[in-house]
Amino acid sequence: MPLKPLIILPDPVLRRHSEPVAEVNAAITTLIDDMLETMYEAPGIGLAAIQVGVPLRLLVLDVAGKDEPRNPQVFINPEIVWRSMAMSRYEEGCLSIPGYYAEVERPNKIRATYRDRSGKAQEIAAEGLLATCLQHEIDHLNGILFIDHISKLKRDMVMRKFKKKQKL
Ligand code: GNR
Ligand code: NI
Repeated sequence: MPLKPLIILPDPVLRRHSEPVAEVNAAITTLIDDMLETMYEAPGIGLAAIQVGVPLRLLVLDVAGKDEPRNPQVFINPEIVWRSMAMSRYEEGCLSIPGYYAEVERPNKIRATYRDRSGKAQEIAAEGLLATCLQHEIDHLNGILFIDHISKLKRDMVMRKFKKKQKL
């Protein structure tokens, strides 16, 4: 199961809108396994397909604590169907923006529909870190990055830094 290279800011691929997965076939389950391996190796707690250059509405995550057993979760064609009014703030990072962290405010609880890796329709109620991570990953499917939720001043600073780094 090969590791996939991660797409890094300012690569415009990260701004692409991802298309729905039509069918959960062998190519998709292989992609899921490669994405999980890439996420654990990074290490990260979530990964959207576009971060490995595949513009499909597919993401993996694992928000289990350090000392807990692995809990890989797969979301195909996820859709947020409800958001709480209550918000929470988390310090977020992104494997596509390595080394940069900032607080982001998002709804504290959400409900989402999706298909699992067997193609079965599912619905999940998420809160806390799971809700934050799921929203961060679903943003990726729409070409949105967590730096789009911070001030323009900070975002411009991050963009400048990564454009400069790319040239070196
Ligand atoms: O590894 C990751 N950590 C993280 C921390 C707080 C909020 C969101 C995340 S997701 C991130 C991995 C990633 O970039 N997923 O797209
Ligand atoms: Ni990310």
